[in-house]
Order: sequence, then C-alpha cells, then structure tokens
Amino acid sequence: MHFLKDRGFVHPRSAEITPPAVYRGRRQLLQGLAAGAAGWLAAGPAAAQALPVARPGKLAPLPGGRSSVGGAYVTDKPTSYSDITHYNNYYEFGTDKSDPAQNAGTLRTRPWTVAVEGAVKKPGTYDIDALLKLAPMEERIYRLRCVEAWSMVVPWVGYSLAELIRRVEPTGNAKFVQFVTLADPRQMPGIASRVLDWPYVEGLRMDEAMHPLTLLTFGLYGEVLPNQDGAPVRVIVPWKYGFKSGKSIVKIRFVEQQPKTSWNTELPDEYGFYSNVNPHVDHPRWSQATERRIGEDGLFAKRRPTLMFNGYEPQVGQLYAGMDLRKYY
Ligand SMILES: Nc1nc2c(c(=O)[nH]1)N[C@H]1C(S)=C(S)[C@@H](COP(=O)(O)O)O[C@H]1N2
Ligand SMILES: [Mo]
Repeated sequence: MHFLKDRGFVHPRSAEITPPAVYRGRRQLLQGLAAGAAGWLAAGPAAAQALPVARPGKLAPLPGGRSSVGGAYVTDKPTSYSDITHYNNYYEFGTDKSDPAQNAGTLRTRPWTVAVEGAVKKPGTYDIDALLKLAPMEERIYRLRCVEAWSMVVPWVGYSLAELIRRVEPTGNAKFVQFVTLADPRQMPGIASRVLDWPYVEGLRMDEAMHPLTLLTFGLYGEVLPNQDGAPVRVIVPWKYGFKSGKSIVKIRFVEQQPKTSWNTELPDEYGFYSNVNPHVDHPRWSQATERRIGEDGLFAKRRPTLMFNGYEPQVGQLYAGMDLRKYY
C-alpha cells in the first residue's frame, strides 16, 4: 500500500485500493456530507480524504463518509476483515475467540428495536431501520484495544451517539447512560453457560456518552456489522477497553446513579466502571504497558506500546482532569 503524507498525518491513499466507481460514489457522498456537517463534526482536512477501505462484499453495503472526528488520528493499517470477524469477544456465543464467528449465525437482527428510556423528555422505541437513518453515516478508523492486551484497527461505520442523545432530550437527572444488550437463550448458546450475569450491560458517564468520538456503530468495512461484531447496533468507545463497547444493544437507559456494568459486577477488583485504556495501571494479573496487534503474529512481530487513552488523550483527557485514574480505573 502507498501512503500520502499530509500535515503530519499519514493517510492511506484510497483511490489505489478502492475501485474507481466506488471511489467516485463515496466522494459524492462525502461532498454532500461535508456541506451538511454541523458543529463539532465540521469537515477538516481529514474529511477531504476519501475512504481508505474497500468492501469485502459479504454483507449489505453501509457506506460512510470519512469523518474528521477520530479518523484522522489513526494512521495504522486497518486489520483485515477476516481477523476482525474471526477473533471476537462475544460471550453470548461462547468464550473462545473463534466461537462468535461459528455460532452467531443464529442471531436474528430483524425485526430489531432499541428502547430509549429513563431521564429523557422524549423516551421511545426506535426501529433499527429508523435508527440507521437518524444521522449521516461516517467511517471512523479507530483502534479497539481489549483489556486482554491485544488490539485491532477497525474502519467502523456509524454516527456519534450524541446525535441520538440530543434528539431524546435528557433531563437534568441524566448523569449516566446504561446500555443493555440482547440476552435470548434461543438465539445465543452462550447464555446457558452463566459465565456472566446476563444481559451484558455497560455504562458511561453522560459527558463520555456525549463525546463526539463515542460512536453508535452499525457497520464495518463499508458493510453492515457481521453478527459476531455486534449486529445490528453496538457502541464503540475508542479510548476505553473493548468491553465498554456493548454489542447488539436493545435498550439505552438514562439514569442518575452510576449504573451496573457486567465486568465490574463480575470481578470488581479487576474491572472498574471507567476502564480507560491506561498503560500505567496494570490489570491485577498482567501488564497493560504493551499490546499485540492482531494480524501481526509472526515470529518477529513486536508488541506495541499501549498509548494513554488508546491514543485519544488530546480529545478526551479533559474529561478526567482532576480524577485519580488509579482509583477510578
Ligand atoms: N454483548 C456483548 N458485548 C461485548 C462483549 C460481550 O461478550 N458481549 N465483549 C466485549 C469485549 S471484552 C470486547 S474486547 C469487544 C470485542 O469486540 P469485537 O469482537 O468486535 O472485536 O466487545 C465487547 N462487547
Ligand atoms: Mo475485551
């Protein structure tokens, strides 16, 4: 792959890896998006780049305009589609990394609704197809860093969760957001195993949920999410460990108290509520200083140093100013 140097960032040159017709279509879409981009999503230099990834052609297309949010900061080569879809954590379908790809075919993603409830002026139930149209889709290339000390680079497709949150008008009592995911034993063989207290739940503080980097995610590699990656909708919080990014969400609750989250409930000494990627705070059983990039498993592959907030410190560091990140891990 060839690279193009631009203002200190290195962007893959998309025209060389995307078929010209797809490339032209995306440019048009992108120009439309750039014209309509508002506020913090205003098009910057990165938005002028076309998309770097080609569709694998396996699932329904879900193109997204290249975003200036987040995408500009990750210059690593995206992990292969095959690795992203065959090395998964989705315990509802089994605990081995290869289980979700093998077992998630039984997940039915239509009909699907997402209930929004709690401290909001406009609660309601969104059909997934309405949710898909709520805001323009963007492609965001984010690192996903698991607490198990491996990472991937994924071209996600979605829009900022803030787009949905603003529409439901949270009240002053909304201090946290809880994400509740599907737990259906008929579709999910792992539910019977009781490794976790189902349903899998996660949560964010309101300002974390509103941060433009927090992505309501519907696709990857320009197509809808494969079941094993959390179809039909999940959250991606790129500066936190992967487990904060709940898959196959059915309910979003706005609450006043810090909500229950699955891993914190299961192993409170090992997993805190915040779970920010932090190379200086080791997991009780292993170091978090470095990580293994999936797909770079050769004999001479080097581990990579883990970056504070997974590399998003300039964007999110302010959210935690004055907090003791050893206490709030
Ligand atoms: N519902 C649900 N969401 C989940 C998980 C899970 O087991 N169930 N695992 C989490 C963990 S630990 C990680 S690292 C990421 C993995 O996402 P990926 O398989 O798409 O890479 O999903 C997170 N979301
Ligand atoms: Mo994880």
